[in-house]
Amino acid sequence: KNRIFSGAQPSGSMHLGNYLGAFRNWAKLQDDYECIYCVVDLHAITVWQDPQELIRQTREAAAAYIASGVDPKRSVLFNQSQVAAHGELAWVFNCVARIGWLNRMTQFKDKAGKNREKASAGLFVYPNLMAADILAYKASHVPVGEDQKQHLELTRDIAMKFNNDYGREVFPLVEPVIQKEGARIMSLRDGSKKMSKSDPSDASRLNLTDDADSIARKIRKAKTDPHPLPDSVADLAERPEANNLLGIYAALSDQSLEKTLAEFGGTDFAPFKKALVDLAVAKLSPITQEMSRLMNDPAEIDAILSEGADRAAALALPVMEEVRETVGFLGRRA
Ligand code: AQP
Repeated sequence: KNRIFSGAQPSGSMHLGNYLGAFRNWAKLQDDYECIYCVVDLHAITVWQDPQELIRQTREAAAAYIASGVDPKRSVLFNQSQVAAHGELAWVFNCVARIGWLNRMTQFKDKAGKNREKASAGLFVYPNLMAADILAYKASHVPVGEDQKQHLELTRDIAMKFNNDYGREVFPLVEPVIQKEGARIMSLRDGSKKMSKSDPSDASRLNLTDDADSIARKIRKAKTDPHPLPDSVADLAERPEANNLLGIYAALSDQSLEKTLAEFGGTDFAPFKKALVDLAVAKLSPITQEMSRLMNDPAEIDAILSEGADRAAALALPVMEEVRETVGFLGRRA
């Protein structure tokens, strides 16, 4: 079986975008791949995280994966900081990747903003850690959203340069698993921004921990435009908010945008939003409930993550031995 690696940062509340764009797919991929799913806490601290919150959010992320259908028995599920190979291989890759490559990463520019000089060095070398996450397991496939494509390209460049520099085919060239269109969920307050954990406005996203009342309130208040819903997909091009809400409906109901428009085209936003509230509550409440059950007993999640970390470390062990030998790191005698 081909091997998948993927992860999400425990840097805030997990939201509908994470679910529709990632977790739900991860669950499906378990049928066809050997899957490694990681809560990437090392990545999270590239921007400041309160230590107690980081622990809570790490558990919450793991709970979100499980509640979305990731099975910790079939898949390897753990948090990144428990497996030393990630940090170790990232250092080697810091010495393989070129500064010029990293300078071209658009996500760094977006996240660092104007104050580049004040961003952490970790945020700059983040793509090298991501390459290490994937290659420590010699994963062959990575499910990526549009925003991560550039980083995956960098992972391939790093693998290629490493193999080339050392004259050995140590690392595979990972392939993206392209997700279906419409997986990009936008902010409820601004149809041009993606729904994001780090958006200061809680009303901009549906958190997977939101109760039915909050979901209803946020959808009712979601930004719209003054026109009725259009009849055709082409007419959605200039209407980002309508496009987003219809896209969410389509994704949650597992039907096409065309079919959704056939149902709601020509109607006002109000009745559509009512239907969307009902659908969102019906689909998300089992996830919210399962997450809350899991969060009530952190010992269970912690045990799952530790056991997953043991399995992950065992998978990374031979790869790291090969890396050390290839690079010329003198080892302890057995
Ligand atoms: N809005 C989104 N629509 C579709 N997919 C999304 N993902 C995130 N937001 C959306 C997918 O979720 C996975 C985990 O993401 P991440 O935690 O690594 O970080 P991110 O992509 O940077 O997510 P956020 O919420 O926007 O976090 P912040 O605000 O911290 O940057 C990924 O597969 C991602 O594509």
